[in-house]
Amino acid sequence: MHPHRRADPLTGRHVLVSPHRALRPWLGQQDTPDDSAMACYDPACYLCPRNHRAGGIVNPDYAGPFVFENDFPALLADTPAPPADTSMLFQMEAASGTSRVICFSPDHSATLPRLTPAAMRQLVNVWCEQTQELGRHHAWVQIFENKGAMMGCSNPHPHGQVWAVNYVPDEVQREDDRQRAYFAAHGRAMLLDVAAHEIAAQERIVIRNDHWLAIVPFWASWPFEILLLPRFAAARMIDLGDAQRTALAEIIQSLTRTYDALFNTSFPYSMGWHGAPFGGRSTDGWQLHAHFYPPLLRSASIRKFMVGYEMMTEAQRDLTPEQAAERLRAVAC
Ligand code: H2U
Ligand code: ZN
Repeated sequence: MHPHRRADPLTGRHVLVSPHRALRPWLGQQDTPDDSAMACYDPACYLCPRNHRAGGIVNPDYAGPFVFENDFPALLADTPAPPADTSMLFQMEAASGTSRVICFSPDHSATLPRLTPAAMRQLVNVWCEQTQELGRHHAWVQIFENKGAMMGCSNPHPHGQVWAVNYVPDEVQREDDRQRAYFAAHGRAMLLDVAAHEIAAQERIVIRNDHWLAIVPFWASWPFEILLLPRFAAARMIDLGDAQRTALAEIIQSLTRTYDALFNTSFPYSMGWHGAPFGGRSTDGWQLHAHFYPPLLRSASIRKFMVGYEMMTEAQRDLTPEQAAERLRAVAC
């Protein structure tokens, strides 16, 4: 019940936890179920089958997951080296890569929990294939989904993206440094130790199956943040076997269903996969995992803002990760 700081072993960042504030008065808000039905096909949607995208390309009449090169890519395959600047203050380097859009389903109204189990399983395969293909020529492959207008997603048609780049980005580099250091010190993968600890403690587990574990991490900074962990050693998505992929499809659907049940809404979040970078270095210490960062705090419309103290210093939360896990467990489906 006392204010304290928790450390994130993956990034080295901290979060200030202020559990006593959860007792302050709150004029609660009841969510009414979001039952605004969406059509399976929207003639104005640039992701629906057979429709025109910006730039004039016509989508095929696709039936399962559909991947295409982003028409407005943030990265280009060939970029010239920037002019050298000897100043330490104004450094830059070339950044090259590729970005693709992954439509999860032809159904405009679908979301991950509403896919058929077979379609979700197919999507897991597509994530693995994209990682494998792009990993041959890129140091980093980022698979992610940005869901909901609240997270800046421009189109409700179920989709994610994959960006591949020729360097290891900051957030990943932090995780790389810390997982390698933990492995050097203990001879074990950090996140395998975390999984073992959480299974024993039970406190922060939301959902588990034979192969996977969804926890609110001890160091979570978003109210209902989730860390999705394998219970077996796997450095990258492409290391997953058949049964592990099927179990992954299942736990993702059950987690996203649980999220939707929490505030009776199609739950917004940013989610993405982290695994060992490519480029020939050893994968020692690396464990594959997914982060789910949802913005909601108290209801379908009341979100947490990372502003003020948090922008200036470090994350802060009132609801403890243990309380968040308990609330999610209470509606788990
Ligand atoms: P988000 O809504 O998650 O930002 O993803 C939409 C992506 O789709 C975005 O990156 C791309 C945008 O560049 N896009 C196309 O590639 N073609 C289009 O016709 C529209 C949008
Ligand atoms: Zn659509």
